[in-house]
Amino acid sequence: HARERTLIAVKPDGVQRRLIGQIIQRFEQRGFKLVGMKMLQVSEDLLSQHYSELRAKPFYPSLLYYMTSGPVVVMVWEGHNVVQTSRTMVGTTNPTEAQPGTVRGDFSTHVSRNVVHASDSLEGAKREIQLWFQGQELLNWDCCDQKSISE
Ligand code: YYY
Ligand code: MG
Repeated sequence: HARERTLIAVKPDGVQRRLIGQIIQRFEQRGFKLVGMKMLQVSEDLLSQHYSELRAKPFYPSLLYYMTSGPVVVMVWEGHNVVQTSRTMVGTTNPTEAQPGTVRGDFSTHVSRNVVHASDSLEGAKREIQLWFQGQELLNWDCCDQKSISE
């Protein structure tokens, strides 16, 4: 429904490469509403919770190292079907397969530097939003064009 929310993050490579604005623009122009945003240096503790399912993967140590190598920008976007639509906008995990027109398909070449994070399910989004944000950091506000964007 229209109040669905997801967590999107510009990873350290995206910040270093000055892609924050272009990534925000894609979600704004699609018609989603930004309800929370901050820049932070992620702790290993937060990241190990965020990627808890990947702990046993061979790439996990380098993922941890890269994700804590510099600031990230983390956002919560709201709107109709935002979880699934964001995944489509972001593109496949491996940029080698990502379609042009997706964030990863337009801005990245290698799975270890794929520029953005997007929650992969409703449950995942709920868990990640709670992990990254305090309740009062998320704003309920009315977009003046909301009636032109969804029912
Ligand atoms: O959700 P998504 O980011 O598309 O992929 P995940 O399977 O959750 O993996 C998280 C993260 O781990 C991925 O964005 C890059 C990194 N990674 C990697 O470095 N090498 C892999 N073979 C798979 C994932
Ligand atoms: Mg994932």
